[in-house]
Amino acid sequence: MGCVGYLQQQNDCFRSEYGSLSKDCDSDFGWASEAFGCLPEAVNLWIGNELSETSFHKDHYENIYAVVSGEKHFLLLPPTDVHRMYIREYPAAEFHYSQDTGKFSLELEEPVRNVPWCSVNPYPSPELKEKEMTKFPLYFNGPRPFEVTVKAGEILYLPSMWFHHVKQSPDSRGLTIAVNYWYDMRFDIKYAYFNFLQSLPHSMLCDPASSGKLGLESQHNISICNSEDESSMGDVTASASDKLVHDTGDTAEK
Ligand SMILES: O=C(O)CCC(=O)C(=O)O
Repeated sequence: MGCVGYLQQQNDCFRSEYGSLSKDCDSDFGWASEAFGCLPEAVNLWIGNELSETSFHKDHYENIYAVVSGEKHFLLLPPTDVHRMYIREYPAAEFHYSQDTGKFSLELEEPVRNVPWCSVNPYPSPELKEKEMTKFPLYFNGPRPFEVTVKAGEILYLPSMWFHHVKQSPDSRGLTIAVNYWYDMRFDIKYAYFNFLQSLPHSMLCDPASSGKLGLESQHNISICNSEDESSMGDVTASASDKLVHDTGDTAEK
């Protein structure tokens, strides 16, 4: 397997670390700034290859996602499908590169810090498919997500709190390049409705006969999904070997 390269930090890097490039793109989209009533809070650069992938997650931002080169393949599910994502706690970790071995290794953060994240890998390998379908039936047996391919020169408006998984096809140089504009979302009725829905136990949604009973599973869900936990969530990138990496240091506050 080749190297999974992904230059991506959700910390306004296009206007800071890569500020010398920022004149190459518009500083905002007039229509979006007017609609959202503000200027972008972060503008981020994404450069990856054909192996770069971002696991299912959601962000508390309105996202205007512009592809510069290559193609991006999004899977999209609305916030109301939260129970189909099997959000669980995972320990935050980082890849470290060893000059000696020339290899990356995954190291847990010290002290251990858990992050709520979606468990579903929508593209399991053939050997794992049956097992994954058994573990995550609400995802695999339910309605398929929207599939959207965004080509060079196109933009996608990805509404806040929509779950998204992202893969890419590279250009002739083997790269996919994108710039996205994050606008603050309104923490309005949509947010309140989402939190209410998320606090309901799976069993109540799947089996009406069990409504009203708060089992262990439901308590677990409530505790891992409160909004404070989620607001500290950074982006996670899944490597081709399906390991989860939490990018802790460079993540914009959400
Ligand atoms: O392009 C990607 O790989 C992920 C994009 C993403 O997660 C975002 O813009 O919030």
